[in-house]
Amino acid sequence: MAVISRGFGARRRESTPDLPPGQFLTTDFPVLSAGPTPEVDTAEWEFLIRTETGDEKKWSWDELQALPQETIDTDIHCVTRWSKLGTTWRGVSLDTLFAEVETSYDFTMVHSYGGYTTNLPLEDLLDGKAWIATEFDGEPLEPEHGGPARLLVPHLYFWKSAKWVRGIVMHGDDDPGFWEQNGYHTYGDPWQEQRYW
Ligand SMILES: Nc1nc2c(c(=O)[nH]1)N[C@H]1C(S)=C(S)[C@@H](COP(=O)(O)O)O[C@H]1N2
Ligand SMILES: [Mo]
Repeated sequence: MAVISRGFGARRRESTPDLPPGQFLTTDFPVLSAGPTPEVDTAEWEFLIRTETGDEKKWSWDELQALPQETIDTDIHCVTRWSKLGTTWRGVSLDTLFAEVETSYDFTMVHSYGGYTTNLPLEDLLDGKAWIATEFDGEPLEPEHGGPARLLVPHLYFWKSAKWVRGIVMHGDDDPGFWEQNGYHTYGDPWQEQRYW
């Protein structure tokens, strides 16, 4: 029943156990944006979390910088099949931000400057699984990679890591975001190859 491929990809996977199925290694850093790169000035930058009561917790750039910063060493996996192993980021854990938030909703919609959205279960943003990243490889995050700040959720396909992140709105249901409305899987686990619906 099983068709065993002895092709390049199969051998690659055997020698690189960190590579999810169907992915290829890249050493450069491709840029994938659905639109133009928005100009976001840190003087006006603001990040907010809004709950079902309408309550909004807001952080300015300086307030974000004053929070505990973590270094994140992680692999990233794009649904277009490139993976990058051992990337280094710096940012604030979503656990730190959600410590100030009270909600009984289980889902989130992440919103970006420029209008991009993506949906995630709240539990995928907590327990050390997600950050607001402001540095890549020891340097301020480049605008084309989401600077000044992007979401980093490396255990899911990289479209979930919203660039130019602006806020998170709590949802009662798992409503689809931008790519999820356009054919991408609602969850996006690279190890299960949850690419498209
Ligand atoms: N705001 C925003 N975030 C986004 C995207 C986008 O188009 N807009 N593209 C997503 C996709 S599909 C991927 S693979 C990664 C790419 O990040 P990179 O350009 O830093 O490699 O960003 C994700 N976050
Ligand atoms: Mo992507």
